[in-house]
Amino acid sequence: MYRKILLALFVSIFLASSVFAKDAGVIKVGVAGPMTGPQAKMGMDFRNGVVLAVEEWNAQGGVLGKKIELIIGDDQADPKQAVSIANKFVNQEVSGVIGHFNSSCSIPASDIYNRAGIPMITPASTNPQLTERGYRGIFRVCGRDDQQGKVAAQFVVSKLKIKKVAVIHDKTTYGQGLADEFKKFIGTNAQVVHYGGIIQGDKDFKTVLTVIKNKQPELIFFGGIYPEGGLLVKQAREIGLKTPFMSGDGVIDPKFIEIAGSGNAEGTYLTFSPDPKNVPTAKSFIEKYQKKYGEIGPYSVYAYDATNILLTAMKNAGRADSKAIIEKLHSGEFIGAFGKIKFDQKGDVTAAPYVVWITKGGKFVEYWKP
Ligand code: ABU
Repeated sequence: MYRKILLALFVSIFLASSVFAKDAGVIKVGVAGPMTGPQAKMGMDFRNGVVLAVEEWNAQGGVLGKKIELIIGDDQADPKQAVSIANKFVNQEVSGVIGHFNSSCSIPASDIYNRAGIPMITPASTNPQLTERGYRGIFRVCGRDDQQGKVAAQFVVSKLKIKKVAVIHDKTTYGQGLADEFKKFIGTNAQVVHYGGIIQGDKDFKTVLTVIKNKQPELIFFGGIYPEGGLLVKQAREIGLKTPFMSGDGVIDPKFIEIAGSGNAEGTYLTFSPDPKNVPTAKSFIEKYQKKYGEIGPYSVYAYDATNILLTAMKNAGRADSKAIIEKLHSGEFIGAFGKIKFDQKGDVTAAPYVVWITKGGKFVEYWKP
């Protein structure tokens, strides 16, 4: 009898202490992207957006009465590292993840988060496949490459009236995916005189550029990120290839202009969302960001919005329970610095307006909208 009472007492003390331990803790949120390596500029831009949001929440007392602890994961744009970080986040019991940056990282990492039931919101991964696998807890606040590839093709066909294009990509999920979407939407409106890949990390593209030069395209479309994008433009101009150059959101970073050389980058096109500096609701975020970190990066606002959305869903759920947060993410309408954000059944945003930008006077400026 005494043994039974003692056991019951022990069990209730154990349960009470474990509940207390959970309640007394913090809410952990993971942010992952390339924080070091050639794409670190993009990773740090969005890390800074997440930090700003978390600091604001913590200054107001956190969420659900607990402080938010941000865990930063550096995937170095490497899918293997991304998977390793995803497993660490799961072991650390994060309540949600903001990231990753690269589609080639977000897609395998999302397998892990999905299995663990942890919500993930990427600010930047645009490959359609991310949200096409029926994972209920995987979201993105940016658009998709089937949307931006279509706008790029419309611009080339209807505005530039180009009839011969060369299409190159960096063989990554994002780069090749975007190049393929562009090619698909070009259809029979223009002749694709060259289609092929380069290797991410390579530094000399003059051989492939010479092959392209001999095929005399009227435009080169590149699916990839700014380190290779910048070098392609620089080296194309060095071999006398003056053909207009177009790319996607992976190159919209001052580093692209720096690598290409300001004069060489002049007149190059890319697709991205409209300039947040023209969005009145983004003004306050931009001011705060500039004060702390300097110029905003292309995905800083997206990262800030993604974090606020995750934490608002958590607050609305009333508990840091992943299932409840995911349902709130699906059912809610969120007001971000970029305006209203709502997710569809797949976890994509219901509106993603892409526009064409041009490099002018060493800066990116909005140029054309469909
Ligand atoms: N969307 C720009 C680059 C990130 C990615 O989707 O891989």
